Amino acid sequence: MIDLYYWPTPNGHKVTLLLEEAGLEYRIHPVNIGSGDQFKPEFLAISPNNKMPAIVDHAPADGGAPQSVFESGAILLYLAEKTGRFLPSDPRGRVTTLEWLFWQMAGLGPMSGQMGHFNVYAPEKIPYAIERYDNEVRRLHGVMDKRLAQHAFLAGDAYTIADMASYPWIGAYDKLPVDFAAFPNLKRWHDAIAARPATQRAYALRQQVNPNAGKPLSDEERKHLFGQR
Ligand SMILES: N[C@@H](CCC(=O)N[C@@H](CS)C(=O)NCC(=O)O)C(=O)O
Repeated sequence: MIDLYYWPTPNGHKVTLLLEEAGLEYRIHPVNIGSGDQFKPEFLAISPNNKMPAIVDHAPADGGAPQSVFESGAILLYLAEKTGRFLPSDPRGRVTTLEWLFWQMAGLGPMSGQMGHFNVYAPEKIPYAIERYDNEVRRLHGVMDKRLAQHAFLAGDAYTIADMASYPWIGAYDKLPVDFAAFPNLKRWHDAIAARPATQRAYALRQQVNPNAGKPLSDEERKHLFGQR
């Protein structure tokens, strides 16, 4: 059994995509980041950076004490190694998957998050910041599109944790549509992942866990999320 500390955001979806694909048994512990659950001592004990997702695996491979993991990329890698799925076992396939996984963690995710922040959440619209992140995310979409012109998925022929990390960040903000007309290979890849039954099960959790998903943030939510130092 895996305990999943989760809130339905792009980084949260990464982990439910894998758990659903792999058919692993898990139970969700909602971490309402808009009401400050991420600062509770019991959560910080497993996720010291006060961010979800995190997991606790009660049946780790070594048979020892429960294993906790924070950081979505580390969780995807841990679960891929645990199940022997979604991470090729040949050295070249493995390194290609890790390249694209780290590319997502260090590039696509943070840049898309900043793009969303300055376009959607910032109380003042700062043209320089908006343009900077819009341009960078568009550039990253172009990088993906070129790669996906040559391969069905980011790491090659097979669906891997690199795709699961990237998918939730493509079109993560309803108000900021992706220019799929300019990136047809990205669209083909996105449509293929969206159609997977496991993806649909993972995203069905969004509204179940947070019935307010998609609504504007309240002052209290803004205070918890954007008032940290
Ligand atoms: N690098 C982290 C980022 C996780 C992250 O940013 N989580 C956000 C929601 S998507 C969060 O928990 N925010 C709460 C906070 O910042 O207090 C990962 O990939 O797991």
